[in-house]
Amino acid sequence: MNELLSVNSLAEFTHHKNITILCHNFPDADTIASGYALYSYFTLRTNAKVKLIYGGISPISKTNLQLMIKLLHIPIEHVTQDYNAQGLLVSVDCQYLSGNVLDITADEVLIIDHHRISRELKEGLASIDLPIYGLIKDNYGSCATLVYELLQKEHFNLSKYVSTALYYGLFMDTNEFSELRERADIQMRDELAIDDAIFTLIRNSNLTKEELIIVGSAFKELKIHETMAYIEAQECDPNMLGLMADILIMVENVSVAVVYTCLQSPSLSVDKCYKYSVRTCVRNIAAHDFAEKLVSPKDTNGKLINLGYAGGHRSKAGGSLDYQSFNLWCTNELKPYRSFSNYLCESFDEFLANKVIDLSDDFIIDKATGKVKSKIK
Ligand SMILES: [Mn+2]
Repeated sequence: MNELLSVNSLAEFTHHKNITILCHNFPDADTIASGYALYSYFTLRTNAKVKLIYGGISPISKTNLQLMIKLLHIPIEHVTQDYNAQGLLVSVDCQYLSGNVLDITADEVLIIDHHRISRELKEGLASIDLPIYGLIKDNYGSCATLVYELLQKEHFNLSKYVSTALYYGLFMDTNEFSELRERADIQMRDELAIDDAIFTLIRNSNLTKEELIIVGSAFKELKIHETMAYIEAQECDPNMLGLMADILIMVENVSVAVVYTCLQSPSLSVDKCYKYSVRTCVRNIAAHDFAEKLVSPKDTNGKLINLGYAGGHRSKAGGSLDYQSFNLWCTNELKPYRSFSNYLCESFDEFLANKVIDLSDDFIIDKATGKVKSKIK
């Protein structure tokens, strides 16, 4: 087994007796919405036992998501590592086997996602003996759009609650619709009949008063390194990091924004880690490339090592760096600083040094030599 099996329609999966829909850890609106829409489809179109779950160290704490779940009646459950899925497992807005999703076994797996194929999935496909189907379109603004298309194909009638959830998923993943590029995303936004009152309430419940104070004090700690702005935030829900990074990238002359926090994992026995969000606004620094670089530094022999997981899109990405592995790497590589901020700046310099910066359609500048050369041969 070494490649993803292709998916034509959801009807291919309706024969299962047990269906588990799996959202990523620290769920966001898009994964919840996508999972909810599939939950409603499989519940109404099959006799299967359907569950909508997510894993990770902590239950959903963001106010907008709690409100979304309550007002739209979303039956999502938080489960622990020893959860066992029989039958079909559907991972939404994430990829089975990746670092940001619960690792559970099932008889068959379906991946519906709009992120680049992860390293873990690529490696897993080569070794795992399990049918894994995948519908992955990384050009889509949200996973909700992908699910919407699948449901349209089945002529499935969406309830107002499901429609509102999908709409909000796209809204949150595209920076309030400002990053809509794909026709499919625009079409979904225009076609969905939503509950406007609920949507307005949810979109205006993004923060608690305490969280706003965390955000406010975080910005006081803003640091600039070259064209990168970064902030160490107090321990908070990782979804908050993205929200802060979205604001940070708006600062003039900042082309890369990184907001991170050290998660101590208070409740469950999961390792301490650094969580970070990356935003970029220049064509040549892809957020997912930089986020991935941060979890895979080189050792003294030049070999890439793995300190965690990362993923995302060109302008928005994130990752998680294992605290102990990071400290061990610092010790082994004789990095006396052992601080994430120094590591971040060093990694940024290295990243740029190895990049060719595109100045325009006609010229490029080689960062290593500093020379501008014409692209036109
Ligand atoms: Mn998404």
